[in-house]
This record gives sequence, structure tokens and C-alpha cells, in this order.
Amino acid sequence: MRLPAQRRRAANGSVWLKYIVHDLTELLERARSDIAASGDLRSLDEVRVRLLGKKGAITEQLKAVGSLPVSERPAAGQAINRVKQELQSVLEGRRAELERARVEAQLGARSVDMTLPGRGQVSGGLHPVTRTLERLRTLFERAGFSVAEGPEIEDEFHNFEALNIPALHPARAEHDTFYLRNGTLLRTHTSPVQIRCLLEGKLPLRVIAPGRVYRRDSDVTHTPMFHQLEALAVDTDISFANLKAVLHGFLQAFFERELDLRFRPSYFPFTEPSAEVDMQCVICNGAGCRVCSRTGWLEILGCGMVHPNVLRICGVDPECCTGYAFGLGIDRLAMLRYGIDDLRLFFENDLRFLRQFN
Ligand code: 2U9
Repeated sequence: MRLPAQRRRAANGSVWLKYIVHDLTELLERARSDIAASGDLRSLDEVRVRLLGKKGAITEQLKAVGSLPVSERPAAGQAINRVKQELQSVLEGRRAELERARVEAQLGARSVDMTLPGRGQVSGGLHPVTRTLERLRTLFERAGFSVAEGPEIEDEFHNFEALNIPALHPARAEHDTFYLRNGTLLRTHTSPVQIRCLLEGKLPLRVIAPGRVYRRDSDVTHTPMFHQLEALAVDTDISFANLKAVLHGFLQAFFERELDLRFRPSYFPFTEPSAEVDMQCVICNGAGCRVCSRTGWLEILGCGMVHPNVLRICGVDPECCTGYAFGLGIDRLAMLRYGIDDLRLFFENDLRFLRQFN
């Protein structure tokens, strides 16, 4: 079919210049080939606008129908609309094709290899000192001790005086105390916790007090904060023999082997008699090595019978009750158990070190 009035208008350079053709069949063919040649959604849309847009070739054809003789108008209108519908469907088909290709290209570029192992979650673990503390807790609870806690900021009475260390007593200097304001201080040992237990007045008492303690001390074997565990048993018939038996049983359970102990007389203001305890070296089994300075023995804890003055200050009559006490460094036990030779490793938070305990 011939097309109406196009040539004239095309000479003005309108967008449908490209589609100036002699009949609709030719227009349809050209449009089909342009649609097929559109390589992406954007160029396809340009073709759509050239055909069906406000000034598109088809739209102009429809507008020009009015200039035909009345008798020819219906047939021309129907023919143009058929072509319009055909083009709309071809455009939609190509649009869907290009859209699919775009999605596939995107998926291809960001391909996911489902066979790769997942990243997973790195699970944390307990710090070796915490693990050691938990182990100590379990062992002592099994032996009938309860666990007590108390403040890390203390006063001089609970930290010193009640422990038979009055003001100006030389032992105060040994403790290298961090003094705070208003007569408070960072506790230098966990003994004030047991003092508070005794002051509560409930006997018999079998208690352990683990926790952080603070001293102005820093070198290869000392850190300003370290972890201590102290134990206290007070009852009507407590003897040094009980103390020895409990210590022997505890150390053998902790290190999971038979161990010899030796008690050397010592002095602490809060116990009398007092002793320092060495155990057979767990590294060389007593043969002598670098860790035990070739002696075969490791200094492991201090102990003694609670000084009568301490009992009296806490309202316990030393004539009817006796008690034993001992104290040890948890960090040192952890070092021996895990074979660590530098105390500072526990406090540097180096993940390469800590992950070994997960
Ligand atoms: C009360 C009565 C007595 C606690 C004791 C020790 C001996 C001792 C040290 C071991 C290594 C501290 O961590 S360390 O530096 N401790 O030698 N501690 S007897 O005696 C007490 C505690 C509380 C009421």
C-alpha cells in the first residue's frame, strides 16, 4: 500500500527520515531489521521511539491518514495499526531477549562457585589463665570448697590490718601497693575476701578466693596485675597434716601425675607456722632442667596455719578453732601446665598465641 504525505515532511529532517518508504511492507521490513540489529536495551528503545514515539514513523503515518480521501481512510488506518501492533510485539520480543542476555551477562560476571568451602565462623576460646582458673575451681569444689569473691578496690583494714599487718609493718612494703584516694587501694592479694568470709561468722569454713590482684612490680616474672587463688579452711580440728594432704591431693589432680612435695619453713604475718611448698618439677620430673634451675624442684605456693591474731580480729576464738590457708599464682600454674616460659605472653593479647588454646 502507498504511504501518504511522507516525502514532504521527511525533507524537513524529522526523526522518521530513515523510514521514508513507499509502502508499509517495506517499513515493516526495515523496522524488523533495525530491531534485530539493536544490541542493547538503549538502542532498542531508540528504534522504538523512531517508530512509535510522538514523531515516530508509524505515528506520523496515522496522523497522515486524515489527508487521504475519505473512502481510503479506514483501510489505511487498519493497515497502519496492524503494522503498529506487529512492531510492538517484535519490539517486546527483542526487549525480553536483551533483558535476559543482560541478566545472564551479569550473573556470568559475578559467578558464584558453589563448590568453594564457606568462610565459617572463627570461634573464640577461653584465655589460658581463665581455663586454668576454671580447672582450679572444679577441683576445689569437688573437694568441698566453695568459691568466694570480693572487691578489687579495698581498704587498709581488710587488705592489711585484719591480716596481722599493721601500719608501718615491714611486710606492707613487700606488697608494693597501688594506693588510691581516701584510704583505698587495689588489693595486693585475695586475702581480704577470706577476711570478709570470716567476719560473716559462719563456721566451719572451706573457701577459695580466686581473682585479680595488683602490685607495683613489672619484669619478666612479674606483672602489675596477676591472678591469685587463696584457700582458707577454719574448723574445730584443723591441723597442718590436713593442709599437707589437701595440697598434695590438689597438685597431683591438677598436674594429673604423682608428685613429691617439700615444705620449707617460711614467714608470713598471717600464718604461723608458715611454709613455702616446692613440688617435683613437672617439666623434667625432678631430673633438673632450665625451668627448675637444675634443682628438680619448683616453688609453687605458700601456706600455713592461720595466725591466732587473724582469727581473733575476725571474731573467731583461736582456743576452739584453727585453720589453714594457702596462696598461689594462677598465672604461674597456667605457665607450667601449658609449657609457657614468658609470663607477659598472657597479657599481650596476641591472637597467634591465644588461638593455640582454642
Ligand atoms: C586469711 C588468713 C591467711 C593466705 C596465704 C600465702 C601463704 C602465700 C603467695 C603465693 C604466691 C602469694 O601469689 S603469691 O605471690 N601467698 O604464700 N598466702 S598463706 O593466707 C591467709 C589468707 C587469708 C584470713
